Amino acid sequence: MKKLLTLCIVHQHPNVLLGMKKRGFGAGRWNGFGGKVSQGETIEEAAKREMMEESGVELQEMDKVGIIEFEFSGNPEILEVHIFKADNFLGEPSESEEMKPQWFHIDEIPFSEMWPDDIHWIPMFLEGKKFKGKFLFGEGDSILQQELLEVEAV
Ligand code: UAN
Repeated sequence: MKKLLTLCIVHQHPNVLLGMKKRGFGAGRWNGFGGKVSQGETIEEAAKREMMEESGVELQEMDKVGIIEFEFSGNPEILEVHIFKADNFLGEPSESEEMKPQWFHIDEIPFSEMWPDDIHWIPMFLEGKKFKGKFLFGEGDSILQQELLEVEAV
């Protein structure tokens, strides 16, 4: 079974906007903004809706830069995460019940408090590359298998 998810990171060089996830899956980690694609919604619509719900900002233009599939050992569900980059938005980031937004300099991204895959693909994201990947997680945040390839188009 596949579940479609979005993830959006605003990159205003040399800073990126991340959020501390306050509840639910991934709570306690810094992350991009995003969530599940609802029925009847395009992936882009979901990315914009989740960004607004979680950070209070409106995205107008964004680029899809990556697709990563995540599997957790022993769980048949595959999370297909569509990753977007935006360089601009309307409004001011504000804390929601789900996320606490914060800007980070790209040299100070808190990888030790993020999903363990992020340290692998965020450098590609920052370099303006497009990528596709797969990560299989085991117990206690271990990565059992990984694939990550630069692609021409996502
Ligand atoms: O960056 C991520 N890595 C991420 N963002 C949202 N979700 C659910 C995420 N999962 C991973 N790795 C499992």
